[in-house]
Amino acid sequence: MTFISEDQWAQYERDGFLKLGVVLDSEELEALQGRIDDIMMGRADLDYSRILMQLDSTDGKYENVGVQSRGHKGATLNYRKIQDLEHDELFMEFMKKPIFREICARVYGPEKPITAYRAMFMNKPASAGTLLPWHQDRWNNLDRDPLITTWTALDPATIENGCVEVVVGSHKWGLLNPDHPSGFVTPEQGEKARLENGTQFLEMGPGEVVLMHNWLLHRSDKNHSTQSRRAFSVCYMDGHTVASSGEQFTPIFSANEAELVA
Ligand SMILES: O=C(O)CCC(=O)C(=O)O
Repeated sequence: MTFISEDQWAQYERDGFLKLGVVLDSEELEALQGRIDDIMMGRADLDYSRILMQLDSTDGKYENVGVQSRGHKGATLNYRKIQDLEHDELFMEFMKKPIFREICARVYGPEKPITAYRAMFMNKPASAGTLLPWHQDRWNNLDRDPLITTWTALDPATIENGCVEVVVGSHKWGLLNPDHPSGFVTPEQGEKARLENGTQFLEMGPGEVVLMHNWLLHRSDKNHSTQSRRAFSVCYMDGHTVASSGEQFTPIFSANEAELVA
């Protein structure tokens, strides 16, 4: 059995993203929602010294987001980003679901070990949140580019609460601003892409997942509603990737198709 058909893969190649539908059942969803709130509130049984945590800005401006560093930064739901969640058992279990193994096997090859560049919670707290400018998910400290990210809605993601907005097909344009260390394009490049090509908002229900090509141009707005917009995204990469710092990445699984069938 496969989770993704050839037609769906063709759609992914064409558009640079593919909605995978609901991947979390209601029990799993509730467990992850509860877990991330526990982590934010400082009540999770977790080694916080391994987790990168960043508070949200207080004015919605990207340049004013909090410092991203390891360790808890206070009991509040106003975190913007919590990264390295592969160190959390529940999130790790989710990351290893067969559908994600199938995707990795297809994209990186069936025998490749797979690691996560980022396994992170991205939050737009109720009536808050920060505008994230146009960018491609690309980092120039790696010896090869990670190709895919899965983005899982833990709340309804709507235009009002800052869902992801994409320029359909832009993954085919290559790197737009290759000298930027983390794939951000200039405001002029972002505006030109938006005006010339239009955009699509990836509205999703809780528990739904979208697969995105890392070069797909995307951004997200602040949260203009009283509904939080919690999400969990994972950038799966070739396990042989080496960072210029010598940093080691946590192996998640071997994308071995034989294992999938078993
Ligand atoms: O969750 C979001 O709003 C977008 C996340 C994103 O674009 C990223 O982390 O690269």
